[in-house]
Amino acid sequence: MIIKQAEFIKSAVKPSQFPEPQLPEVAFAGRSNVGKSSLINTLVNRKNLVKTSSRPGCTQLINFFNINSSAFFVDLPGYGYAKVSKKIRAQWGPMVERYLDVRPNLLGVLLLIDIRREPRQEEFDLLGRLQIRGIPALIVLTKADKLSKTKQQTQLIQTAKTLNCKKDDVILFSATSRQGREIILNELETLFSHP
Ligand SMILES: Nc1nc2c(ncn2[C@@H]2O[C@H](COP(=O)(O)OP(=O)(O)OP(=O)(O)O)[C@@H](O)[C@H]2O)c(=O)[nH]1
Ligand SMILES: [Mg+2]
Repeated sequence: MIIKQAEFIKSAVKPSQFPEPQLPEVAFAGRSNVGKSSLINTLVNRKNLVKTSSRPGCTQLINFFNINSSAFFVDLPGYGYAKVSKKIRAQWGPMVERYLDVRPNLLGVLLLIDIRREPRQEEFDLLGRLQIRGIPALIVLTKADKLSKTKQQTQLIQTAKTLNCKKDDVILFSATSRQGREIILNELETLFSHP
C-alpha cells in the first residue's frame, strides 16, 4: 500500500459520532504509550499527523483518519494507564470495546505490544473480542530499537507462542528506525484487497 494522502477526519467517543462506515477501516489498539500514534505517523510519513507524547494517556478519544480517500485508519485510546482520573479510565474500556463490537466496516486490527513486555490479560481480552466477530489481528511488537536483533527474534517467537498465533502474524516495528514499515504496509494492502 502506498499512502499518498492522509487527513484527520474527526474524534469520537460513541457510535453516533463515528463517520459513516463507507470505507474499509483498520484500527490501531494497545496499551497506553505503546506507540500507536507514532506507528500511524510513520506509516503515513508525517511527523505530526497524530499527536504523540512521552506522557501516557495522550490519545483519549477515538480518532479517524482518511487515507487516500479509500480507507480509514483509527487511532484508539490506550488501555491500562493508571494515572489518568478514575472517571476517564472507566470510560475508556467501554468506549473501545463498543467500537470493536459494532463498527461494521472494521476489516482488521493492529494490536501493538511493547517488545519488552509479555502479552497480558488486556491483549487476550481484545483478541477474544475480535475472534468473536471474525476480525483478523496483526500483532506489532513496537519499540524494537530497544532490543538487539537476536533478542527481537526471541521475543517474536515467545509472543507468537503465548498468543497462540503464527510467527508471520507478528511484526517487529520501530518508529525510530522505521524497521517493519514496509511489511505493515504490505499487510494492509493485502487486508484491503481481500476483505
Ligand atoms: N524508542 C522508541 N520510542 C518510541 C517508538 N514509538 C513510540 N515511541 C515513544 O513512545 C512514546 C509514546 O508514543 P505514542 O505514539 O504517543 O503512544 P500511544 O500508544 O499513542 O500512547 P497513548 O496515546 O497514550 O495511548 C513517545 O514518547 C514516543 O516517542 C519506537 O518505535 N521507539
Ligand atoms: Mg496515542
